[in-house]
Amino acid sequence: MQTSTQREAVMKQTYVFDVDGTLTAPRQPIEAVFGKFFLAFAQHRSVILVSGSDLGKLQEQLPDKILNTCRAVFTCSGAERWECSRLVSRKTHEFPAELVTLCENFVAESSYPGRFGNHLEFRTGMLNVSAVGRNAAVAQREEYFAWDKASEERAQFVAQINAAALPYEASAGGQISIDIVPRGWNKSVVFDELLGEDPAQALMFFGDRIQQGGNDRPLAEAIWAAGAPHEVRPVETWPETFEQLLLEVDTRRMAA
Ligand code: M1P
Repeated sequence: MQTSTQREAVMKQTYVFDVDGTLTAPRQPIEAVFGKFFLAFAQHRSVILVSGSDLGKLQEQLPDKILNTCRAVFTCSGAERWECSRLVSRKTHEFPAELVTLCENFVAESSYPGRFGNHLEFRTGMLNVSAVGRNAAVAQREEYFAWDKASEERAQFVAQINAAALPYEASAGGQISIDIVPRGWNKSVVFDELLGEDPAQALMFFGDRIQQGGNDRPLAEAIWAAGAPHEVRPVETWPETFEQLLLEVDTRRMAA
């Protein structure tokens, strides 16, 4: 009979990454040196991306070379799956007027002084809401982010949606917005989908929003519940991911 260590050794390693805050600064292109490293990393390993963003936004941040080298790219928190820029699956949802009104009221009643436009963005299977607006420039994002940390505006709205008698769940995905999805349509769907296709793989997930209320949390919880050989690697910034991957490459090289 195989020991658990032997079993883990025959498991294929799959690396799963969130994008904003994990591989790039929020909504920014990947840094050049890290981008070069990451492309080589993905060319020799099984790499999956999972983001709350849609493909258009990811294409602004990651070169097609990287996106097309990944085994799969899950966008809109897993509602869409892309392989080599080809849409493989998509699940859509119509958000009810009651929820849309709640979000419009949140934007209208926010005490944050700045409004820059594009406050409600409907994506595949996801509604993204931002009081400051998605058209905010980088400096305006940073200002809102700092203000939100102190006021906890987003955390309160997330809690309100999650407590409401509505079949929806909310999370604070990035710096300025809130993602709302039908209950269960969160990043954890990626765990079920990947393991359903091939149970003989060990997932290592890197995410920067693993804390309660963050949009990486549901996937992290699915991995924790399944236990070893799957693993969660919380990071705070992309340089930390870079550091961990350099170590990972070294450790595996020495073990080979
Ligand atoms: O991928 C993380 C998040 O990135 C953006 O967040 P924000 O604009 O708030 O920084 C959004 O695309 C969000 O939906 C996504 O979860």
